[in-house]
Amino acid sequence: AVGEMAAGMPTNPNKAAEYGEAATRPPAGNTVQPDDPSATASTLSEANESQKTGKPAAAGVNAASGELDRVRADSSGQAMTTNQGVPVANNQDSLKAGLRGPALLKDFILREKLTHFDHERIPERVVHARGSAAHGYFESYESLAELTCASLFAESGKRTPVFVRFSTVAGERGSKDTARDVRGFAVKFYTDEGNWDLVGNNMPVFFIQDAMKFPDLVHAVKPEPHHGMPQAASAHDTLWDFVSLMPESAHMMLWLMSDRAIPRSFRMMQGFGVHTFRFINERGESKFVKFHWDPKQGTHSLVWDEAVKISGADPDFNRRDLWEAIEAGEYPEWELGVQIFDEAQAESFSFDVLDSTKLIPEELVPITPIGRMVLTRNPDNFFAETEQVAFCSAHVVRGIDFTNDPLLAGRIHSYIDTQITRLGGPNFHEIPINAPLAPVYNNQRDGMHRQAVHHGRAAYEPNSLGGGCPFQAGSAGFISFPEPVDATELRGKPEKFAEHYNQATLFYESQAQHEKQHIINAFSFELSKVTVPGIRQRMVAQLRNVSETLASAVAGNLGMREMPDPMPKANAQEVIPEVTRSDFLSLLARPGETGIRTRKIAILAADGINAKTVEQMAQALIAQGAVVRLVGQHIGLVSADSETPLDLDASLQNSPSPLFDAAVIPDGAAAIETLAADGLALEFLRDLFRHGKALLAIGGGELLIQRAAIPIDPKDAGLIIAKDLAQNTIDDFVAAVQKHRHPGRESDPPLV
Ligand code: HDD
Repeated sequence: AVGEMAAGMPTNPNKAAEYGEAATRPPAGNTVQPDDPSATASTLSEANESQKTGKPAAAGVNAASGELDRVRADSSGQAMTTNQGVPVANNQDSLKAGLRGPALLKDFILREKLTHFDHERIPERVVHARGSAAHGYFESYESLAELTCASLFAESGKRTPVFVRFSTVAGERGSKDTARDVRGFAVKFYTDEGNWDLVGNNMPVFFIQDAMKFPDLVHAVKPEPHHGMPQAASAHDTLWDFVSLMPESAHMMLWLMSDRAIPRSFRMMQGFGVHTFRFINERGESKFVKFHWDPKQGTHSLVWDEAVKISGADPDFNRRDLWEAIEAGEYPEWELGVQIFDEAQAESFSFDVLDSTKLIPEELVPITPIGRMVLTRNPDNFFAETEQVAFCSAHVVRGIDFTNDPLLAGRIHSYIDTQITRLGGPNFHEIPINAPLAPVYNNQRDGMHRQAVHHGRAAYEPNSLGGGCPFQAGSAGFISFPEPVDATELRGKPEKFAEHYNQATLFYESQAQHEKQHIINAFSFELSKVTVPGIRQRMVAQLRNVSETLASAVAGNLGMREMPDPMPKANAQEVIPEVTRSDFLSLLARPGETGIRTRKIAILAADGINAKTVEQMAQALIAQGAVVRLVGQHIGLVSADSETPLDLDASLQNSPSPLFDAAVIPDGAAAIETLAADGLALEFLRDLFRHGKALLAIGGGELLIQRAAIPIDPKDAGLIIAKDLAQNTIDDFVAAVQKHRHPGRESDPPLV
């Protein structure tokens, strides 16, 4: 019935009853009576769902299995009620004294509806407001019992449900996905011994060394307080004023100006726990540990011009990508790796492992893979899950402990504190997405929104009236590492924290040539938006301590005739770094293992296109797991040079090329002529070329490349001109798409 109504009748069949006399006799019951009252809620709600791409996601292991059924609400087949369960007869009209008379205060149904609506929003997160999340599982490779007694690592193959939220940092909840920014990478493990939140980022270091500076950092990067601009952007005076005065930010600023800050996909970025943590085993022995997430899909990024254009074409670019991949059964996967080291090693490093502005080069401590994480299910409800999830760095489990990193110390306080405002009280752990799978027993009571109904009269310990329960877990309980402390209270930083530039230099020098150029371009762009010359000068003065080439290139782009003196350094003596170049730090180090799966490829079409090349190409690409879209001047049907018309998925207007990873121009003289006369088609190709993406022209398709004034260079493996569609053409194109980018064609300024 639901389907039929939608097809054959006015959108709201009750509409007529809203007016005149009919309004006094509303039809009984709900808007649409279900055909078959015995139909199960789940079958009906499927029919109701918005259109999704691909096959539905499998249930997978997730926090919701079983536990969330209690709170799942599904209206399918049900009559409407108030929040008190009173059936609602008419959901169109308020209660009035006469049809043209005043609305009545006693209309509790209207008042309940409006009151609830008026309070639908909760405060957004003070940072990381915009995020996207998914359910999945973590699987341990083998027992780590020698290192840690954390139960999730106890045995080979053990699976633990997870909920993962990716985010941008500075933008507000409704901002765009492709801002230049750090990405949050927060994982909630619902282990059988309680929840562990690994609240990380897609960069291994941070801006500041001490939590004392966090509010300053955030105030500096957020929209400026007097006029609320700019939204989701670091390119403004206050951020650069702050960092130019905080040389400890130099290393992180290099990461932020690199391509890491504009990931192609949440699925294609690394994650890092950033701080040094501790593993503790059953015997109470401890090792230091750093956590790394490595994407199976490889690490891939956008280029800046593309990110800017995507912001307009699809502000939800990364969110949509994650959602669609999971709906299509292309479950994103990461490997969890650890760097394990001890106190003596830590002592020997030229930097301090408690300093979150430093990483540990993999050359010094290699990464050991310990498990994998797969995301298998999209949330049922954005607000209930993605918005209400509360990650807290303080949530650790037995076998994992903190270190004395002063940035981490502040985090242990801040996250729980912020949830109390954001989620309205101290019981946010009872919100279903936050509730541990491990049972909760303690004497904490009451507070806003308490859900649990506690039995008994003993809410204290020790007690005899409650049989002494809940009792202390003893040796099965959480173990704090007994770190010896012999110190004087003071405010200050350890000596090694004073060296700010060695790892910034290491990062810069470890990049491929085009990655270095992107960093130069990003600094130049951002600083060109800074209106106060003194701030630009201070930044260039800092960059001189990182790399003279970088500093002078940026200064040149800013039209500075004279270089400022290098910024005086905080450390008295030169510190010699152990490692000065590391291939692991380039995005090229991780091309990925999934080939061209989930890459979006446009095949251009217009009337007269050669159906055979379109179909062959589409089939070959789909067979490799790529997502193929036919793109033309309009969506819907175009006539090909065969019997059946082609059904286009997208238009040049609604899907410009920044939304694709590659494109194919098939054969077909008439179609090519039409497209060659369309500025949008030419722009589509020019952008694609400028953004370094793979492009294949078959037969007459070459004409379009010429009309777009794209230079044909035989050395450019990403630009393939083929007479016809032979197998080796397809193979070459697949290889070109797999490379993701062809930066060799980049020039400054761009040729096209
Ligand atoms: Fe933070 C949110 C990551 C330093 C205070 N942070 C937040 C989120 C991520 C991070 C991923 C979003 C979680 C989610 O999806 O809900 N933050 C980091 C990393 C840091 C870091 C990797 C450095 C290593 N953060 C940091 C410091 C403080 C905070 C030093 C304060 C002392 N962060 C917060 C917060 C947020 C937050 C204000 C805002 C919303 C929330 O916590 O739940 O408490």
